[in-house]
Amino acid sequence: MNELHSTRRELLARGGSAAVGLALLHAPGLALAFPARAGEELVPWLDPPPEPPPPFANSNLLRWPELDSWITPTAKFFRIEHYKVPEIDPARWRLEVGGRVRKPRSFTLAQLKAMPRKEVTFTLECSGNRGFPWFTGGIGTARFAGVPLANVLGEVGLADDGRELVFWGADRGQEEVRGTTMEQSFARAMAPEDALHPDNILCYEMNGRPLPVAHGAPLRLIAPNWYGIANVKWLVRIEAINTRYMGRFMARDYVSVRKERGNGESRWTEKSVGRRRINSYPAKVTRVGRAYRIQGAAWGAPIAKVEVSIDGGPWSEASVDRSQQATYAWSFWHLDWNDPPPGEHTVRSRAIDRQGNVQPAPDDAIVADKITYWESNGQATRRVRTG
Ligand SMILES: Nc1nc2c(c(=O)[nH]1)N[C@H]1C(S)=C(S)[C@@H](COP(=O)(O)O)O[C@H]1N2
Ligand SMILES: [Mo]
Repeated sequence: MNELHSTRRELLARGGSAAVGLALLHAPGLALAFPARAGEELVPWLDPPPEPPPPFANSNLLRWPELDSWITPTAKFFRIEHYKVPEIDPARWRLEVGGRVRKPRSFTLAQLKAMPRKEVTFTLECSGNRGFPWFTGGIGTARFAGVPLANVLGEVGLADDGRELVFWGADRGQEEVRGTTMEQSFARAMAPEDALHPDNILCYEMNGRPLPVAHGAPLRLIAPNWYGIANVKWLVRIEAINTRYMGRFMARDYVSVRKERGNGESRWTEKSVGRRRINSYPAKVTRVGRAYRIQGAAWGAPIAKVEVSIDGGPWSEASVDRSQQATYAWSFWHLDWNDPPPGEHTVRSRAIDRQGNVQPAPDDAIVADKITYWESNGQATRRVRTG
């Protein structure tokens, strides 16, 4: 029996503590993300997020102190939908691909499954995550599988004037546009060169099982270079158009408004939210006696390094767990914090990507001069008390 197993048994044997709750979350066969130290205790944050408001109460948002597996079990994966989950009869479902294409056609699920299969391990984050105090857990990592989008697009052939590809979901709802109430479907658009990225897949499988309805069955787009919003669920139609698509989720909502400076000028900009951004978060503090440890995750870019500042002091380099890594997945990190002075402390983390880009500080203009809540990837500070 290895050390991890005996640690888990010890935790289970202790009964009644928060650590037992954590141990019980381990699904058999999943790698342990934060190998527990024997006798380790969770030190609660002094600033836990408030409970989410009603529409998000069942969204399964990640509770950071409970994070213990690099792959998020599907049953614990967060869910966001803007309309009601649509009812789809899988037997009658088809994916239509049309518009400005050479050979429009439809695909059954069986036809898509017969095409090449590709797996992408991806940390999906809602672009609204960290935009509200209660919203810190709109994130999860899964192994998604499906057919490369480029293969499906290759079957139909884009026409020369296909400027954008619109991905339509089956979900719809009432929208008011310029004083008129109308029914609209969820949709997001992408430029062909973005859509043709070889890592985009039309996904029918999540963590080795059929994609659940809540996560977009029978088929969803997984676009791992992008925030959650681009990952259209309940996909029914891909349409090539020769203009720009300006629906709610491209051009009205999911638009970051900020003041940008350049050439000695400062001006307000409105930009559609899209590509993922570098981010990190301190998940939890644990201790064995006075051996404290800060543990967290970093994502949104290939992570070179994570640094932690305690009480606003100098940055210390955390250890990044390279045993659990994938191009589009979060990296887990920890910093040992031995014998800290008893009392209240702050803990802040920042991620640095392979190009040397640093996760923005809270006073960095990219986040500080932004008035909308999307893309809130500034460095987070948490509070904790050591005994
Ligand atoms: N059709 C459709 N796709 C959608 C949405 C939606 O409301 N409808 N929500 C988007 C948003 S905002 C996010 S964050 C992700 C969440 O994916 P998940 O529910 O599988 O976690 O789905 C995206 N895809
Ligand atoms: Mo989202």
